[in-house]
Amino acid sequence: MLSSAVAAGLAMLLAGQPASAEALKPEYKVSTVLGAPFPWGLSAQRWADLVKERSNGRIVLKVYPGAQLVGGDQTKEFTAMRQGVIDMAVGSTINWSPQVSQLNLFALPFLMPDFRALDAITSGPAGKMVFDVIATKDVVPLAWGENGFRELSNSKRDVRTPEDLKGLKIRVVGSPLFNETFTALGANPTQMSWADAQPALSTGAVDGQENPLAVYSLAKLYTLGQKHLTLWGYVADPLIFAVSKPVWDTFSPEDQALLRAAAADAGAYGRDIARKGITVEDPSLLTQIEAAGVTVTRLSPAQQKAFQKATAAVYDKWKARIGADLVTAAEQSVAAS
Ligand code: X2X
Repeated sequence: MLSSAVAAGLAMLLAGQPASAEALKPEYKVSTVLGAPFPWGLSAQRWADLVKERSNGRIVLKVYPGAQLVGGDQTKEFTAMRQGVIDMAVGSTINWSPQVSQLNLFALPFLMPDFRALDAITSGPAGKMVFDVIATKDVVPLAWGENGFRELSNSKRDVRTPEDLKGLKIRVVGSPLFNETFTALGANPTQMSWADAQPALSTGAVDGQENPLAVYSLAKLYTLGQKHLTLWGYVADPLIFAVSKPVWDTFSPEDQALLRAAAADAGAYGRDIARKGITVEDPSLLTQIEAAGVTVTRLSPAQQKAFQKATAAVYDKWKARIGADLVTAAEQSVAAS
């Protein structure tokens, strides 16, 4: 009698608390480098909004921009996620490449000629190989997002040839591959975080930088003397929506599916805004940039070839380092795109 009453009471308790098997935290911390209104901050916030809506408010994601959870050092984000200091992140392949060398794939100079090539890689075998590697490092990758093609700006002169880059101090981020690429081009690269880059540009401690046009424009880099912009599309930087594995394992399969689907939707949304205004069909952002007094240099295919030639040895060296299988898979997707 007594034990069945206890069982009935227990059953009532459990029925009233469907989430009791899953101990949810009051808040999950999502790290990003750039918050809203930058495309990646907007897409991280969209992820949070979709998850909140679809879980009826049970799962709360909070976006922490400026890499503030790692004291502004964006190259520590991946490690912090592995250790569970950060629950989730919408992060750049560049910033995670010190811990996941395969992510240098996207920084191979002139691997991807256009958005179709980039999409072919992320949605093809190479993208899957990259996600599989990340999954072996206590981080669960869920979806791709976008920072974008990284274009070159500087305060000194128009850059049309590698010779024009000679001696220019260029701020770069992340992996040594960036240092080697800019060294091969005759520039003088200096590695620093995004937080340090803006003061360094405004004081003239460095002459130039490379970032997607959305970042260039929203950070108003033309007000920091960056009046010479070269569209050379040498590398593209996709973002990855990911969750720390120990945190991931606390979610039910249903909630894992919810988080994954919301990340895919938020990634697609972010990709659309990152590409807005910089295409042949819609050049509105470029028009705005030019209206701010910036000289925009568009390289002809022959001019672009000269940069590609100057960095070919770096490409080959890093192809071996990243893994020839992975890079070949990416090259095949590009060729078929
Ligand atoms: O630091 C940068 O240049 C940025 C914001 O694009 C990245 O985090 C890779």
